[in-house]
Amino acid sequence: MTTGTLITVAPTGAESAKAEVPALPVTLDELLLTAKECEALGAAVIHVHIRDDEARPTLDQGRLRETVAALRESTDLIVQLSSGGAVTDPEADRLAVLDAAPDMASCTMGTVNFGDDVFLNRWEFIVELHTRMQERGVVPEYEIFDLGHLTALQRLLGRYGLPHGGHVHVDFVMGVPGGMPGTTETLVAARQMLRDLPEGTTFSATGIGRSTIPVLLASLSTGGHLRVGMEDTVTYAKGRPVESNMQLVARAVGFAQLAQRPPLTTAEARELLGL
Ligand code: KMH
Ligand code: ZN
Repeated sequence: MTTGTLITVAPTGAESAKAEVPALPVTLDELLLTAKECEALGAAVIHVHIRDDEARPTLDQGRLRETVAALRESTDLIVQLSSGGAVTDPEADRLAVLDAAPDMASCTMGTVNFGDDVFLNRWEFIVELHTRMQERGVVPEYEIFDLGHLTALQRLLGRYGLPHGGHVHVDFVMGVPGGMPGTTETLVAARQMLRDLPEGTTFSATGIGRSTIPVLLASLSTGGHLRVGMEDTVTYAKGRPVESNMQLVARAVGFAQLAQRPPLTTAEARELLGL
């Protein structure tokens, strides 16, 4: 059944440098402003990476807690912390993200080449993340960078059970150099593989860089949801840098409305995700 569209904003990420992308929100004030603007436009979930005083990616526990509290105070957005961090972050710090007690956290379902780097996600680490989230009542969003990650998810759920809340939601992160391409054909193949996952599993999709629009259109037309934001897209159109996350959320909302699948409210999103 086709529903409205869950819109997630991923405003910052860990990859872009503030010096190269001045519009990137890196301070708490910048993040809160972006969050409020994007919520007003129709975003329901915020996928959060934070930065330190030098705008470098960090998983500092104090800052994470402060960020979760501030987002809850200023918005009704569902707060999803990244447990992926940056490719250089140690596993212990990535697991400790859950100590900041977000509503949701990402859980990447396998290792993937990541440009010139490797985004390492060992099986034992994934199991630890999944079971800790079950214990603490944090709802996962399973990040799928390649088709085999869906097979790993099937294995994970078969061995360790459903996530907290019982609903399975995955996010196809497409077009990473080293992962699955951001094409309609690949999205359709990934969607087909969802039939091996629990009934009712939902998916979002995001295409990195120039795959942003093809993936957005393919996701909407196949009943999927959307993730957009400057974590994934820093060029709005050829020769036009993204000016703010609002611009990307507004474009996603426009496409969702054209598809007659308007944005879900935060309350509807909570219900969909089993929060
Ligand atoms: N920054 C990437 C290495 C996640 O947030 O869980 C990992 C990432 C995935 O962004
Ligand atoms: Zn992320």
